Amino acid sequence: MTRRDPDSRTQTLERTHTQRPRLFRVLLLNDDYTPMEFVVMVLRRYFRKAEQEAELIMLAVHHKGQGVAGVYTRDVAETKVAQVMNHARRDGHPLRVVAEPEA
Ligand code: TYC
Repeated sequence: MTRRDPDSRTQTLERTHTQRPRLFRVLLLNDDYTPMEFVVMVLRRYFRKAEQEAELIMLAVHHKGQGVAGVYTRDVAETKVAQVMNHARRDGHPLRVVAEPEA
């Protein structure tokens, strides 16, 4: 839409559509020491996965090295990374979790 301010020689172009926020993948990284049950618990508690899906994601990470726990806006992704890392360290596990922008 174009609006003309009668007192000015400038014109403002207004966009009528809304930008979608950039999304971030939260990745779980494999290691040799974090127990499988802990990773499954993390996927259920922090990423709201059902038991079976949590086990599939955990095994995929175990075999392939990394995997996507979930996709979120930046603040949510960073909060989940911090919560999971805190929980893992509190329980003495070396689990690594990172957020990366989508494509
Ligand atoms: N590799 C670990 C084990 O054998 C299990 C594991 C899975 C650890 C996923 C981290 O993100 C991870 N106990």
